[in-house]
Amino acid sequence: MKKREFLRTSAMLTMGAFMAPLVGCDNNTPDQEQETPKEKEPEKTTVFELPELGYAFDALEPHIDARTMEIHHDKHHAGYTKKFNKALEGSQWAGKSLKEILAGIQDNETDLGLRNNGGGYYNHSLFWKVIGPNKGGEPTGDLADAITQSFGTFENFSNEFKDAAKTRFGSGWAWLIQEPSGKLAVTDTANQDNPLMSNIVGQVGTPILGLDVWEHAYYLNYQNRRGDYINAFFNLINWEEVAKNLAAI
Ligand code: MN3
Repeated sequence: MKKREFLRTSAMLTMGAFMAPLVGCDNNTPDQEQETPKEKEPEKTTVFELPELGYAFDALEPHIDARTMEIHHDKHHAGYTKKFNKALEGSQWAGKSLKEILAGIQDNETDLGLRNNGGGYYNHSLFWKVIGPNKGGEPTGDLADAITQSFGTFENFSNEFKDAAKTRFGSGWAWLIQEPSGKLAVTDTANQDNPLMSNIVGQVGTPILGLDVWEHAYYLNYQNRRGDYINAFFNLINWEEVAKNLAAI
């Protein structure tokens, strides 16, 4: 991210230097840029931004390789972000929160762009945060208690989650959610659907942990061995972040 920002800044500076001779005869000063008023955003427009990873592309190796992380974040997630914002333009959803939008999406042709790209935007934004370097292990505190209450043991939970991730046919996600009753549950969804899409999914809830099982998430390193990727994911889970997600509901 830093590198990209640097490159963008460099490009602008280069362009500035290149442009200078074209305006060289008037009274432009180096301070001119600071005087330019900031662009005002039009009212009732929601623009979702691609979040930063928060760690280097290679920080998750050997569990997830750097090239996969780079393509996944900079191409796939960036693509969902761009198309989601495009789909929101001029729609009834402008100005609404992400959760409101996802909860309101209908299972029809009109909402398909919002469903795929809004889901893709949300799902990956959650995913980058619930994994990290030097993580894994088991949760503690309230989250550990909630998992024990809902699944009996942590092992029961992890087996159920791994099964959901393995058996999700084709592309999709496995989730740990809090159901409206307060109970934790494991579920999985197709494509970029997620459990907040109450008009679409069978099992509704608020995701606190998600695993992307699209082939683009693992194929470079694991090819068809989805099970190995799922096991590797358990070495990356940031349980502190999952606990925060639960506490924030
Ligand atoms: Mn993905």
